[in-house]
Amino acid sequence: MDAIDLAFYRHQGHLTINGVFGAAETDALIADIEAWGESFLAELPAAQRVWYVDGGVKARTVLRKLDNPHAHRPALQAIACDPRLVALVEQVLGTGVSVYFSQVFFKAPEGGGPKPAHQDNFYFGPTDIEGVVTAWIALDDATLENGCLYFGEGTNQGPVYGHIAPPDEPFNLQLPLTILEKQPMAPAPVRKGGVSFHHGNTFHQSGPNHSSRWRRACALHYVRNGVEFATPALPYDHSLKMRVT
Ligand SMILES: O=C(O)CCC(=O)C(=O)O
Repeated sequence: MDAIDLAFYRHQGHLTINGVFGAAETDALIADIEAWGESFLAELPAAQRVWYVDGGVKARTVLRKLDNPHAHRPALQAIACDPRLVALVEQVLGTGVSVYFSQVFFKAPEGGGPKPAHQDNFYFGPTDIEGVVTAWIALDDATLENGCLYFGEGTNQGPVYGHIAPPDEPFNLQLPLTILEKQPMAPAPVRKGGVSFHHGNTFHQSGPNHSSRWRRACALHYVRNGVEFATPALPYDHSLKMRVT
């Protein structure tokens, strides 16, 4: 297993390690989240559709995301505790980590929507901004065509800025244009089974999926033990925080 280049990570605010998981493992996770997504969608109350359904895909109803797979799906819980992944996370945060929140991102072919630029630490409001790292596991190859992540290099070294959200999408908190116009965003393709790590302050976004291929991913938001989401911008279920080591 590769070691994390900590100097690079601290300078750039993100780092990709390819080949953490094998194709059979990611395929099993895809089967699991697809089955979960199907039952979730069937039972989704109309009032919550705007939070979960991808408005960019007109031809059919598809999910854009699911919350807390580490708490709801044993297969994802096992991945969150997988020694190969945890060893990498602990190189960043130090020994003793928990998953506070996690998300599955589906980005469907032919229209899966973009995610606007944001900082996870604005969403989470952690007690220690250095105590949060997101491990974003690519379940498919993530490319420029199907909506890979983009990062603002070095923005981890800057402050957490105020975010705004469109009135009809309160969940879509994003950095204001006045900040973004000064910050170039660089694409970071990841191969299926690779993991992209980013600091909680790092600006990041993802593009739309105009390709004919899925771009699915699972983001595990780890904290150093003891770190709390003290001033979150959205409601998080703190009871789902899971101690890993
Ligand atoms: O997968 C995406 O499109 C967005 C990911 C993201 O915002 C995150 O992992 O924090």
